[in-house]
Amino acid sequence: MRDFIAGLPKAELHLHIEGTLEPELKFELAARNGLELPYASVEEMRAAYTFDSLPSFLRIYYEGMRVLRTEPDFYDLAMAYLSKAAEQNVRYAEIFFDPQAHTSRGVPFDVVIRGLRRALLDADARLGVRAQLIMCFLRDFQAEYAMATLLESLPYKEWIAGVGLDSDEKGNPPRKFAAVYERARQEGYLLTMHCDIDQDDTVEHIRQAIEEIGVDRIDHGVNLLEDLRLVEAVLERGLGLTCCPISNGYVSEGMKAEGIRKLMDLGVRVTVNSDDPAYFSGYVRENLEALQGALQLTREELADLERNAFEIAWLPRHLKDAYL
Ligand code: ES4
Ligand code: ZN
Repeated sequence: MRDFIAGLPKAELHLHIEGTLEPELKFELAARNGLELPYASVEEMRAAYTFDSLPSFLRIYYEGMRVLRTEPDFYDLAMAYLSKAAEQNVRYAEIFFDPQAHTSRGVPFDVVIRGLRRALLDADARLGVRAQLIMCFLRDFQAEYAMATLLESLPYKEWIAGVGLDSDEKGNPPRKFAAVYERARQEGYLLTMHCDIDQDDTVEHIRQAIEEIGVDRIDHGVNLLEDLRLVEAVLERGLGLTCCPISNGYVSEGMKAEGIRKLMDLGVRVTVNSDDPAYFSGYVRENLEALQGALQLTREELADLERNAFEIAWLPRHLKDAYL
């Protein structure tokens, strides 16, 4: 089964590039940029990765990315992930990036996107991994800052497939970003957003995402099972869910494997992804292995999960068909 999972052609649709920053690269970038880290070694850094909630994770995640300063830093970050993805037979990836986590520290938007873009082009040519970028807004910042970021992205529109919404969900409902999402849609971006596991008001956030924002898919979203009308809406609209089993155990309790099973049985287009693999110790292969172990998934069911991923990918039909 391990070999089957390793060999399965995969699409990864929920991956924060800043969450792929491994301790080794963090040390390398800190040295390159003349920065001190509060840890003496890679082991010490990993040992400090203790979080049991979304806010406690986000503190370490934002602190860690301060070593990212220059265009080559962003290139190296993305290239390291894409090399790892190629090793795991990921053929296609949609990669989230958080521009405001960098512009808020004085790193220009164009430095971030040019570094990432160059890595995507090189990975396509050299590794045979296709990838696209999804720009996420930080929901714990003001909507006006998200709107300014959206406008700043417009010269690079051809390099960005869509927009997402991440960071701390508490008190930051989808509705807060209604105008930003409306403008993003007008500009031709596809729309997704996080409705993280077991947060306050997650179910209401899923409802707003579907009914008020009109998203094209939902990141996480497993709590949708708590309202059958939402299950119906997701089925009716054919919305996909990007689930992240190992991540779920860090922001709440357990992988939510039974919920994922139920969604699969209901015919919801569920996918398995890694979220922040450097922090949650597991890339997409390990996430598939973990879910398979919990649910005793068959080879056919694992293949179905990857078929779902290519089906809900933000690619034109002929490109999806080439993978299916
Ligand atoms: C995230 Cl797990 C998670 N939830 C919300 N926002 C995020 N950004 C990076 N990882
Ligand atoms: Zn995420």
